[in-house]
Amino acid sequence: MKKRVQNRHKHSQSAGRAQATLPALSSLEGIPAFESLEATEEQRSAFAEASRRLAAEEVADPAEYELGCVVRLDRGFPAVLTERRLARAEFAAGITKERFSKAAVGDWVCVRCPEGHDGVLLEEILPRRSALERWRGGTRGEKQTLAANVGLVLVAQALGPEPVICDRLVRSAVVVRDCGAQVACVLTKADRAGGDARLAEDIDRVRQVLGEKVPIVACALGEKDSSELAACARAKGAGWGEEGILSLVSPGTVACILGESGAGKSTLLNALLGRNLLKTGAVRSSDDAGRHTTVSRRMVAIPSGGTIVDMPGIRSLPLVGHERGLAKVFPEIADAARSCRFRDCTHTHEPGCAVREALAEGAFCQERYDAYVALAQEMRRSEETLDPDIVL
Ligand SMILES: Nc1nc2c(ncn2[C@@H]2O[C@H](COP(=O)(O)OP(=O)(O)OP(=O)(O)O)[C@@H](O)[C@H]2O)c(=O)[nH]1
Ligand SMILES: [Mg+2]
Ligand SMILES: [Zn+2]
Repeated sequence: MKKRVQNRHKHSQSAGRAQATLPALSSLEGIPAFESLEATEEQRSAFAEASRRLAAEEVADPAEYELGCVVRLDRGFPAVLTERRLARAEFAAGITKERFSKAAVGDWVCVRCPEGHDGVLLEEILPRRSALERWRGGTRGEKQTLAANVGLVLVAQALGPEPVICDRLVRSAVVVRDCGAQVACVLTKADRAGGDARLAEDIDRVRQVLGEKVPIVACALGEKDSSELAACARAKGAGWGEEGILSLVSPGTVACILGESGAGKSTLLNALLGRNLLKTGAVRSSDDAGRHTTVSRRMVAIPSGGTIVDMPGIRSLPLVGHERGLAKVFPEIADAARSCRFRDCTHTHEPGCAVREALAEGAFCQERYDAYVALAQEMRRSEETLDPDIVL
């Protein structure tokens, strides 16, 4: 028991030094109300169980333990919102020894709030309803949790003078559906698409590849008069602007926004908020690449009563073992694939390929077929090259 207390003290001191450079608590404005974030039944009972166990182990008053949600993550340091407080959390010594000790934004946690202390101790991460994860570092990589417990992921893709490239959108949709969240597509910078005819083509293209069921919203925040673009988007069955996003993120929904740096994620959230809460940055003029302006993961409450997590831009999104997500994004192709003669059919040249047969019969379009085959092939390759130690 004595050793454990000493450990905790040591850890708190070093964490305290590192935390000195974190944004002040006053900059946590815009965070949602505790009541608008809903833990599941399972998470609530896991909290009840954890607080009982920890109180006994640590010989503490059970009232010191509170159910909290990680509403912000700055360089790995969480800020936790509970019914009673918003506080920076340090990891308790017990949790850092365990493997599952990395909190993600959106995590429901059990924190200890000792009387007379400003900060709280993060004691346990409660089971996740969903986890949006990304493989990084190629074949010897590790998984990074981008956000936990989100119900909806808004995948942001900037439009430009060239026709929209759907690769990012489709692979994002596969990763999102794999983790159990819903996906919606946000086409930002529609004012840069070069007119309404072009915007209409881009929307068509995205819908062809992603299918009818994925909602699409287009936005043009750089344009003063965008009524023609808006009319065009609506005529194509897409949502438009802030209103379109608000209608997707209903009260109680926790969503996050995923996309490359410079896609306009923070700009869009600022527009929803009606003020410049989040820092935004100009893109490089040579190639429109962003400069990784956003460095924190941060929940913001939006006027619909929902919540959106702003996140740093992601460079790559490799597909590794996301078969379930692929089947959810391309259900009719995955169905057809079950009737192929060979179980490991690549649907490119094999005899008895039911996928190519279905394609020829017009069951789905060439664009969807191409996207499916490319991603399935990528997954086969990553499976072969991935270090087996890492998968376990
Ligand atoms: N023309 C135009 N520019 C936009 C639009 N939305 C955002 N931008 C610009 O795009 C640049 C990047 O915007 P950010 O909101 O910082 O992009 P981000 O996706 O948050 O980028 P990271 O934080 O680096 O991941 C800024 O210069 C914005 O002004 C839009 O709808 N139209
Ligand atoms: Mg940003
Ligand atoms: Zn086949």
